Amino acid sequence: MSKTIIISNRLPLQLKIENNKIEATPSVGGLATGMKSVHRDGNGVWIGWTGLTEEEIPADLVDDVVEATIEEQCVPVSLNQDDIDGFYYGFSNRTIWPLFHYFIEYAEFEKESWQSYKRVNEKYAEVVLDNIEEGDTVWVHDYQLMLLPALIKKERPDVQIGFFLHIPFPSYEVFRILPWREEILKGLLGSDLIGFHTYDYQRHFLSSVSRILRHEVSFNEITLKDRMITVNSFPMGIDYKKFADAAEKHDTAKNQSELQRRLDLHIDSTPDAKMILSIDRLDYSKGIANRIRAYEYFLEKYPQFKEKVRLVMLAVPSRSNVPQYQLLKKEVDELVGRINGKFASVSWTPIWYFYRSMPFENLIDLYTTCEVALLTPIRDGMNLVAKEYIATRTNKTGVLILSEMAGAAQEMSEAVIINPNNFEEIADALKLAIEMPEDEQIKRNKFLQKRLKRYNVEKWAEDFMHALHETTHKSDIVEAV
Ligand code: ADQ
Repeated sequence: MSKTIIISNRLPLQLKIENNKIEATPSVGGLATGMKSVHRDGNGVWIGWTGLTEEEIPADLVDDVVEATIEEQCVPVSLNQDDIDGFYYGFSNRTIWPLFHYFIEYAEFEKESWQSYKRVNEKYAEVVLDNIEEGDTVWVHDYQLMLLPALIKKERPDVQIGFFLHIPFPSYEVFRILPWREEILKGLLGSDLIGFHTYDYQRHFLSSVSRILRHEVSFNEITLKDRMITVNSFPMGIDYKKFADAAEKHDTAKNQSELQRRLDLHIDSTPDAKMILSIDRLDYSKGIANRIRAYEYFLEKYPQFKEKVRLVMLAVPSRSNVPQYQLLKKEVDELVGRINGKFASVSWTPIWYFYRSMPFENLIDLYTTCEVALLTPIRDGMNLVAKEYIATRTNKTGVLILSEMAGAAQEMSEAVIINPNNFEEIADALKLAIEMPEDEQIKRNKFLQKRLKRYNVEKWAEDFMHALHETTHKSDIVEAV
């Protein structure tokens, strides 16, 4: 029976070593949910890194790691600390991530980390090739594995390969800066289907293929000598039901979390004050520092809102051994301190700042309690937080302020859309959101919810797989002619 092989940098599970025993717990992220019908409900296999380096796994537990992952329908790729430093923290996160998010000055072009990226993509390819059988379909995810499609295609031209990029694909003028631009494009062109979140990323990619490799491209096809490649956009959705159900349950829950009790205390003490939510990984692409400055500007421009608003800011620690992330952490700490010092009164703190990951139930506490969500990425492939916020607003109130630079903005035009570099616009958007009449909020969210409910993460995965299988038929036709 043919199967689908999913490949991503990390496996959808957490491995822990306790009392010389390996424990694997499945993770519950958006991608894992979307892939469920492809992975768990079918006889799919997921290939990726476990999160533990070779140095971290005691020699007598190596087989147990393989066994524990196989129980979860996963196959591990074994990586050492050098691989993680060069491939992950190096080329993926110091070259591709900044360049593809238009932070050109942050991008490093180190030959060693490029070589590590190539070597690690080959390691993934080896594991994939060991697991492929005739008739299988392969779906590769994201910017860490852009060489993988061609490595697989070279050995197994019979296998259908799909690739999805979760981050933006930059314009040709930015992409061309990369010294290894040809190799990256050729790696991707091993796919039969290449998917992006938005039509703009698709367009940028096609333009790079045409100008750098001189292949013939049309609106959504690339013609190679011996085959065609389909390129299309598939805006990723969320597990809508999970968020909406959790919000419903939350409203009637008797056992409140400590966080919710604190939030309620705040509401009781200042009943007409509004809470503004911001949630992201602590990443420079998310525009967190700009957001705090824009909030400061808002309090200066509209002083009537002092003591009447509070910015609840959750930043999840991320890539903390990359220097730019350390600098950003320092900058955010300082900004929060400065603004709280400048505006706070004995009864009011303008920013509540949490630097940590939070359990799902606390995420729901925040989504359902805050009347406004302020998401201001400088660049963002999609931004699922924007979609999750709307899904939890089960009574349809709440205002989403969203950066036009997030892929999600293209499907969420009923949100208040802002340019994250324009403080004037952000300050006015905050005032608009705080004062927006409830019937207007409901009107906007009705449309947003309807769309998000219909195009959820399962539908996204289904559409991609359907388009991938369609490419099989197309290449049959090309060969027949
Ligand atoms: P990310 O950059 O990680 O994803 P995003 O799309 O916002 O950004 O997803 C973050 C996820 O983490 C959300 O599902 C959210 O619920 C969760 N999360 C946030 N804060 C949390 C916390 N404190 N504790 C626990 N969970 C938390 C990349 C791209 C995006 C793209 C996605 C999917 O950068 O642009 O939308 O992949 O393709």
